[in-house]
Amino acid sequence: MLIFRQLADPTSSTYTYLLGDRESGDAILIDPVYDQVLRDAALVEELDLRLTWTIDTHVHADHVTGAWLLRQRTRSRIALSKSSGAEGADRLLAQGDTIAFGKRFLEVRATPGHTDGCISLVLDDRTMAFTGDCVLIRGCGRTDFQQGDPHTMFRSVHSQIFTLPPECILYPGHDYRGLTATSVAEERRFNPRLGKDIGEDDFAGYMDNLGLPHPKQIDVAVPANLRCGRPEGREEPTAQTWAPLTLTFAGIHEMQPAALEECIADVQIVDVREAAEWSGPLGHIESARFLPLCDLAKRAGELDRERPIVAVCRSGARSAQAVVILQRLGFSRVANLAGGMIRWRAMGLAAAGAQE
Ligand SMILES: N[C@@H](CCC(=O)N[C@@H](CS)C(=O)NCC(=O)O)C(=O)O
Ligand SMILES: [Fe+2]
Repeated sequence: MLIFRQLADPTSSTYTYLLGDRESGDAILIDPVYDQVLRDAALVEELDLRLTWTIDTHVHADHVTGAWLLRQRTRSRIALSKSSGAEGADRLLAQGDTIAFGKRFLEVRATPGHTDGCISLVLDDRTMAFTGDCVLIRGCGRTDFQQGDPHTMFRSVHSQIFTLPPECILYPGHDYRGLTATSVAEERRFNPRLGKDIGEDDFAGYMDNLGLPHPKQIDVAVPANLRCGRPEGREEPTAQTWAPLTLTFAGIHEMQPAALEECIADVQIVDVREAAEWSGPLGHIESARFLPLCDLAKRAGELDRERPIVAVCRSGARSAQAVVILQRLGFSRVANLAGGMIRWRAMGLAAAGAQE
Protein backbone atom coordinates (compact mmCIF):
# COMPACT_ATOMS: atom_id res chain seq x y z
CA MET A 1 0.00 0.00 0.00
CA LEU A 2 1.15 3.51 -0.83
CA ILE A 3 1.29 6.00 2.02
CA PHE A 4 0.96 9.61 0.96
CA ARG A 5 0.82 12.84 2.99
CA GLN A 6 0.92 16.48 1.94
CA LEU A 7 2.46 18.71 4.63
CA ALA A 8 2.45 22.50 4.59
CA ASP A 9 4.90 25.06 5.91
CA PRO A 10 2.69 28.12 6.47
CA THR A 11 5.62 30.57 6.65
CA SER A 12 6.88 29.91 3.12
CA SER A 13 3.71 28.29 1.68
CA THR A 14 5.87 25.28 0.81
CA TYR A 15 4.51 21.76 0.44
CA THR A 16 6.48 18.78 1.66
CA TYR A 17 5.36 15.34 0.50
CA LEU A 18 5.77 12.06 2.32
CA LEU A 19 5.61 8.92 0.19
CA GLY A 20 5.94 5.53 1.84
CA ASP A 21 5.63 1.88 0.96
CA ARG A 22 3.70 0.13 3.75
CA GLU A 23 5.13 -3.34 3.09
CA SER A 24 8.83 -2.42 3.27
CA GLY A 25 8.43 0.63 5.53
CA ASP A 26 10.67 2.70 3.22
CA ALA A 27 9.74 6.36 2.79
CA ILE A 28 10.81 9.47 0.91
CA LEU A 29 10.27 13.14 1.76
CA ILE A 30 10.11 15.59 -1.13
CA ASP A 31 11.12 19.17 -0.28
CA PRO A 32 11.38 18.99 3.52
CA VAL A 33 11.61 22.40 5.27
CA TYR A 34 14.36 23.11 7.86
CA ASP A 35 11.97 24.53 10.47
CA GLN A 36 9.63 21.54 10.14
CA VAL A 37 12.09 18.65 10.52
CA LEU A 38 10.89 17.71 14.03
CA ARG A 39 7.30 17.54 12.79
CA ASP A 40 8.23 15.53 9.71
CA ALA A 41 10.49 13.13 11.62
CA ALA A 42 7.67 12.60 14.17
CA LEU A 43 5.22 11.69 11.41
CA VAL A 44 7.63 9.23 9.78
CA GLU A 45 8.15 7.61 13.20
CA GLU A 46 4.44 7.47 14.08
CA LEU A 47 3.60 5.87 10.73
CA ASP A 48 6.28 3.22 11.39
CA LEU A 49 8.27 4.26 8.37
CA ARG A 50 12.01 4.55 7.75
CA LEU A 51 13.13 7.63 5.87
CA THR A 52 15.48 6.44 3.14
CA TRP A 53 15.71 9.55 0.94
CA THR A 54 14.98 13.24 0.98
CA ILE A 55 14.70 14.79 -2.47
CA ASP A 56 14.80 18.51 -3.15
CA THR A 57 13.12 19.52 -6.39
CA HIS A 58 15.57 22.45 -6.64
CA VAL A 59 17.78 24.92 -4.74
CA HIS A 60 15.00 26.87 -3.05
CA ALA A 61 15.16 30.64 -2.72
CA ASP A 62 12.52 31.14 -0.05
CA HIS A 63 13.24 28.56 2.68
CA VAL A 64 16.07 26.31 3.81
CA THR A 65 15.79 22.59 3.09
CA GLY A 66 15.53 20.11 5.98
CA ALA A 67 17.57 17.52 4.03
CA TRP A 68 20.82 17.82 6.00
CA LEU A 69 19.13 17.86 9.44
CA LEU A 70 17.02 14.83 8.51
CA ARG A 71 20.13 12.96 7.38
CA GLN A 72 21.70 13.70 10.81
CA ARG A 73 18.60 12.58 12.70
CA THR A 74 17.37 9.63 10.66
CA ARG A 75 20.33 8.61 8.44
CA SER A 76 18.23 9.37 5.34
CA ARG A 77 20.21 10.16 2.19
CA ILE A 78 20.06 13.37 0.20
CA ALA A 79 19.23 13.55 -3.50
CA LEU A 80 18.81 16.47 -5.85
CA SER A 81 19.61 17.35 -9.44
CA LYS A 82 23.16 17.19 -10.78
CA SER A 83 22.43 20.56 -12.41
CA SER A 84 21.59 22.19 -9.06
CA GLY A 85 25.22 23.00 -8.26
CA ALA A 86 24.65 21.88 -4.65
CA GLU A 87 27.37 20.19 -2.62
CA GLY A 88 27.07 17.44 -0.05
CA ALA A 89 24.34 15.27 -1.62
CA ASP A 90 24.49 11.47 -1.58
CA ARG A 91 23.08 11.20 -5.07
CA LEU A 92 22.91 13.60 -8.00
CA LEU A 93 19.93 13.03 -10.23
CA ALA A 94 19.39 13.36 -13.97
CA GLN A 95 16.57 12.84 -16.48
CA GLY A 96 15.22 9.29 -16.41
CA ASP A 97 16.77 8.28 -13.09
CA THR A 98 14.56 6.43 -10.66
CA ILE A 99 14.53 6.55 -6.86
CA ALA A 100 13.01 3.52 -5.18
CA PHE A 101 11.12 3.25 -1.90
CA GLY A 102 10.26 -0.39 -1.29
CA LYS A 103 8.58 -1.75 -4.41
CA ARG A 104 7.58 1.74 -5.60
CA PHE A 105 9.69 4.35 -7.34
CA LEU A 106 9.76 7.94 -8.55
CA GLU A 107 11.00 8.84 -12.03
CA VAL A 108 13.09 11.99 -12.38
CA ARG A 109 12.20 14.47 -15.11
CA ALA A 110 14.40 17.49 -15.68
CA THR A 111 12.11 20.54 -15.71
CA PRO A 112 14.45 23.58 -15.71
CA GLY A 113 13.16 27.13 -16.13
CA HIS A 114 12.64 28.35 -12.54
CA THR A 115 16.23 27.22 -11.87
CA ASP A 116 18.63 25.08 -13.94
CA GLY A 117 18.42 22.26 -11.43
CA CYS A 118 14.63 21.93 -11.20
CA ILE A 119 13.25 18.42 -11.39
CA SER A 120 9.77 16.96 -11.29
CA LEU A 121 9.15 13.53 -9.81
CA VAL A 122 6.62 11.17 -11.36
CA LEU A 123 5.20 8.19 -9.46
CA ASP A 124 5.80 4.79 -11.13
CA ASP A 125 2.16 4.38 -12.27
CA ARG A 126 1.92 8.04 -13.43
CA THR A 127 -1.04 8.79 -11.19
CA MET A 128 0.86 11.54 -9.35
CA ALA A 129 3.65 13.95 -10.18
CA PHE A 130 5.48 16.39 -7.90
CA THR A 131 6.30 19.42 -9.97
CA GLY A 132 8.30 21.55 -7.52
CA ASP A 133 8.31 25.13 -8.78
CA CYS A 134 7.70 24.18 -12.42
CA VAL A 135 3.89 23.86 -12.76
CA LEU A 136 2.01 25.47 -9.86
CA ILE A 137 -1.80 25.44 -9.58
CA ARG A 138 -2.96 27.82 -12.36
CA GLY A 139 0.55 29.25 -12.33
CA CYS A 140 4.23 28.32 -12.49
CA GLY A 141 7.47 29.12 -10.74
CA ARG A 142 8.87 32.56 -11.47
CA THR A 143 11.77 32.90 -13.91
CA ASP A 144 13.36 36.17 -12.81
CA PHE A 145 16.10 35.03 -10.40
CA GLN A 146 18.70 32.27 -9.99
CA GLN A 147 18.97 30.80 -13.52
CA GLY A 148 15.35 31.51 -14.40
CA ASP A 149 14.39 31.47 -18.08
CA PRO A 150 10.80 31.58 -19.37
CA HIS A 151 11.66 29.87 -22.68
CA THR A 152 13.25 26.94 -20.86
CA MET A 153 10.27 26.79 -18.49
CA PHE A 154 7.77 26.72 -21.37
CA ARG A 155 9.56 23.79 -23.02
CA SER A 156 9.89 21.90 -19.72
CA VAL A 157 6.17 22.19 -19.03
CA HIS A 158 5.10 21.15 -22.52
CA SER A 159 7.56 18.31 -22.98
CA GLN A 160 7.72 16.84 -19.48
CA ILE A 161 4.47 17.67 -17.63
CA PHE A 162 1.71 18.22 -20.18
CA THR A 163 2.69 14.92 -21.85
CA LEU A 164 1.74 12.98 -18.70
CA PRO A 165 -1.70 11.26 -18.65
CA PRO A 166 -4.49 13.88 -18.38
CA GLU A 167 -5.75 12.36 -15.11
CA CYS A 168 -2.30 12.50 -13.47
CA ILE A 169 -2.60 14.58 -10.28
CA LEU A 170 0.00 17.33 -9.95
CA TYR A 171 1.33 18.34 -6.55
CA PRO A 172 3.15 21.69 -6.58
CA GLY A 173 6.08 22.93 -4.48
CA HIS A 174 4.04 25.92 -3.28
CA ASP A 175 0.61 27.38 -3.30
CA TYR A 176 0.04 30.87 -1.98
CA ARG A 177 -3.75 30.49 -1.72
CA GLY A 178 -3.79 27.18 0.14
CA LEU A 179 -4.90 25.12 -2.88
CA THR A 180 -3.45 21.64 -2.71
CA ALA A 181 -3.43 19.80 -6.03
CA THR A 182 -4.40 19.95 -9.68
CA SER A 183 -4.26 17.66 -12.73
CA VAL A 184 -2.56 17.64 -16.11
CA ALA A 185 -5.93 18.00 -17.89
CA GLU A 186 -6.93 20.98 -15.74
CA GLU A 187 -3.68 22.84 -16.21
CA ARG A 188 -3.65 22.18 -19.96
CA ARG A 189 -7.07 23.84 -20.16
CA PHE A 190 -7.07 26.47 -17.46
CA ASN A 191 -3.50 27.52 -16.68
CA PRO A 192 -3.62 31.24 -17.55
CA ARG A 193 0.08 31.31 -18.50
CA LEU A 194 0.56 27.94 -20.15
CA GLY A 195 -2.81 26.44 -21.03
CA LYS A 196 -4.68 26.00 -24.32
CA ASP A 197 -2.80 27.47 -27.27
CA ILE A 198 -0.71 30.04 -25.41
CA GLY A 199 2.63 30.19 -27.26
CA GLU A 200 6.18 30.43 -25.99
CA ASP A 201 6.50 34.15 -26.68
CA ASP A 202 3.11 34.89 -25.06
CA PHE A 203 4.34 33.03 -22.02
CA ALA A 204 7.69 34.86 -21.93
CA GLY A 205 5.86 38.19 -22.18
CA TYR A 206 3.67 37.22 -19.24
CA MET A 207 6.63 36.04 -17.13
CA ASP A 208 8.79 39.07 -17.85
CA ASN A 209 6.09 41.26 -16.35
CA LEU A 210 5.19 39.45 -13.13
CA GLY A 211 6.75 42.24 -11.05
CA LEU A 212 7.13 40.15 -7.89
CA PRO A 213 9.40 41.25 -5.04
CA HIS A 214 12.32 38.88 -4.37
CA PRO A 215 11.70 36.27 -1.66
CA LYS A 216 12.55 37.68 1.77
CA GLN A 217 14.90 34.78 2.60
CA ILE A 218 16.75 34.56 -0.71
CA ASP A 219 20.17 35.71 0.56
CA VAL A 220 20.11 33.16 3.37
CA ALA A 221 18.26 30.34 1.66
CA VAL A 222 20.24 29.96 -1.57
CA PRO A 223 23.71 29.58 0.04
CA ALA A 224 22.28 27.25 2.71
CA ASN A 225 20.52 25.12 0.10
CA LEU A 226 23.68 24.93 -2.02
CA ARG A 227 25.11 22.98 0.95
CA CYS A 228 21.91 20.87 1.25
CA GLY A 229 20.78 22.75 4.37
CA ARG A 230 23.92 22.22 6.51
CA PRO A 231 23.34 24.77 9.32
CA GLU A 232 26.72 26.62 9.62
CA GLY A 233 25.68 28.66 12.64
CA ARG A 234 21.98 28.67 11.87
CA GLU A 235 19.92 27.77 14.92
CA GLU A 236 18.74 24.16 14.80
CA PRO A 237 15.19 23.21 15.71
CA THR A 238 15.48 21.11 18.88
CA ALA A 239 13.06 19.15 20.96
CA GLN A 240 13.20 19.56 24.75
CA THR A 241 16.18 17.56 26.01
CA TRP A 242 15.87 17.63 29.84
CA ALA A 243 14.66 13.98 29.83
CA PRO A 244 14.14 11.21 27.26
CA LEU A 245 11.15 12.72 25.49
CA THR A 246 9.40 12.12 22.20
CA LEU A 247 7.92 15.03 20.28
CA THR A 248 4.72 13.80 18.67
CA PHE A 249 3.33 14.89 15.28
CA ALA A 250 0.58 16.52 17.38
CA GLY A 251 3.34 18.76 18.78
CA ILE A 252 3.38 17.45 22.36
CA HIS A 253 6.49 16.31 24.24
CA GLU A 254 5.76 12.92 25.75
CA MET A 255 7.49 10.91 28.45
CA GLN A 256 7.05 7.16 28.93
CA PRO A 257 6.28 5.87 32.46
CA ALA A 258 9.71 4.22 32.86
CA ALA A 259 11.46 7.51 32.02
CA LEU A 260 9.33 9.36 34.58
CA GLU A 261 10.22 6.81 37.21
CA GLU A 262 13.91 7.51 36.47
CA CYS A 263 13.64 11.28 36.92
CA ILE A 264 10.78 11.43 39.43
CA ALA A 265 12.87 13.27 42.03
CA ASP A 266 13.81 16.05 39.62
CA VAL A 267 10.40 17.00 38.25
CA GLN A 268 7.07 18.39 39.42
CA ILE A 269 4.28 16.00 38.61
CA VAL A 270 0.97 17.76 38.09
CA ASP A 271 -2.11 15.53 38.17
CA VAL A 272 -4.89 17.34 36.29
CA ARG A 273 -7.77 14.90 36.94
CA GLU A 274 -10.88 15.59 39.05
CA ALA A 275 -10.93 15.03 42.83
CA ALA A 276 -12.92 11.77 42.54
CA GLU A 277 -10.30 10.33 40.19
CA TRP A 278 -7.38 11.43 42.37
CA SER A 279 -8.79 9.29 45.16
CA GLY A 280 -10.28 6.67 42.79
CA PRO A 281 -9.21 3.13 41.94
CA LEU A 282 -6.21 4.08 39.73
CA GLY A 283 -4.71 6.00 42.66
CA HIS A 284 -2.17 8.77 42.10
CA ILE A 285 1.58 9.11 41.95
CA GLU A 286 2.77 9.72 45.50
CA SER A 287 4.77 12.89 44.76
CA ALA A 288 2.17 14.38 42.38
CA ARG A 289 0.44 17.70 43.01
CA PHE A 290 -3.33 17.69 42.53
CA LEU A 291 -4.37 20.55 40.23
CA PRO A 292 -7.46 19.86 38.08
CA LEU A 293 -7.29 20.98 34.44
CA CYS A 294 -10.14 23.48 34.90
CA ASP A 295 -8.08 25.34 37.54
CA LEU A 296 -4.67 24.98 35.90
CA ALA A 297 -4.47 28.34 34.13
CA LYS A 298 -5.51 30.39 37.16
CA ARG A 299 -3.35 28.43 39.66
CA ALA A 300 -0.24 27.99 37.48
CA GLY A 301 1.51 30.56 39.69
CA GLU A 302 1.74 27.84 42.38
CA LEU A 303 4.13 25.86 40.15
CA ASP A 304 7.93 26.19 40.30
CA ARG A 305 9.22 27.66 37.02
CA GLU A 306 12.71 26.28 37.68
CA ARG A 307 11.73 22.61 37.69
CA PRO A 308 10.45 20.67 34.67
CA ILE A 309 6.80 19.63 34.81
CA VAL A 310 5.20 16.32 33.88
CA ALA A 311 1.43 16.48 33.46
CA VAL A 312 -0.63 13.39 34.29
CA CYS A 313 -4.26 12.36 33.84
CA ARG A 314 -6.17 9.11 33.35
CA SER A 315 -5.27 8.35 29.72
CA GLY A 316 -2.88 11.13 28.67
CA ALA A 317 -5.46 13.22 26.81
CA ARG A 318 -6.35 15.97 29.31
CA SER A 319 -2.71 16.16 30.42
CA ALA A 320 -1.71 16.82 26.78
CA GLN A 321 -3.96 19.87 26.94
CA ALA A 322 -2.34 20.77 30.27
CA VAL A 323 1.02 20.81 28.47
CA VAL A 324 -0.39 23.19 25.86
CA ILE A 325 -1.81 25.49 28.56
CA LEU A 326 1.45 25.56 30.54
CA GLN A 327 3.54 26.24 27.44
CA ARG A 328 1.22 29.08 26.56
CA LEU A 329 1.89 30.48 30.05
CA GLY A 330 5.63 30.42 29.38
CA PHE A 331 6.69 27.17 31.05
CA SER A 332 9.43 25.86 28.76
CA ARG A 333 10.14 22.38 30.13
CA VAL A 334 6.80 20.55 30.16
CA ALA A 335 5.95 17.00 29.09
CA ASN A 336 2.95 14.72 29.08
CA LEU A 337 2.96 11.31 30.76
CA ALA A 338 2.16 9.06 27.76
CA GLY A 339 -0.83 6.83 28.43
CA GLY A 340 -1.54 8.53 31.78
CA MET A 341 -2.27 6.62 35.00
CA ILE A 342 -3.65 3.70 32.99
CA ARG A 343 -0.28 2.98 31.40
CA TRP A 344 1.58 3.85 34.60
CA ARG A 345 -0.41 1.21 36.46
CA ALA A 346 -0.20 -1.28 33.56
CA MET A 347 3.58 -1.03 33.85
CA GLY A 348 3.22 -2.10 37.50
CA LEU A 349 4.40 1.25 38.87
CA ALA A 350 3.41 2.44 42.35
CA ALA A 351 0.34 4.62 42.99
CA ALA A 352 -0.91 5.83 46.34
CA GLY A 353 -4.43 4.61 47.15
CA ALA A 354 -4.68 2.39 44.08
CA GLN A 355 -6.94 -0.65 44.15
CA GLU A 356 -5.29 -3.85 42.94
N1 LIG B 1 6.73 36.35 -0.83
C1 LIG B 1 7.46 35.13 -1.00
C2 LIG B 1 7.88 35.01 -2.46
C3 LIG B 1 7.89 33.61 -2.85
C4 LIG B 1 8.35 33.37 -4.28
O1 LIG B 1 8.88 34.25 -5.00
N2 LIG B 1 8.20 32.12 -4.66
C5 LIG B 1 8.70 31.60 -5.88
C6 LIG B 1 9.07 30.15 -5.70
S1 LIG B 1 10.59 30.00 -4.81
C7 LIG B 1 7.71 31.63 -7.04
O2 LIG B 1 8.01 31.12 -8.08
N3 LIG B 1 6.53 32.21 -6.85
C8 LIG B 1 5.57 32.21 -7.91
C9 LIG B 1 4.49 33.22 -7.68
O3 LIG B 1 4.50 33.87 -6.61
O4 LIG B 1 3.65 33.35 -8.59
C10 LIG B 1 8.71 35.15 -0.11
O5 LIG B 1 9.15 36.22 0.29
O6 LIG B 1 9.22 34.07 0.17
FE1 LIG C 1 11.60 27.94 -5.75
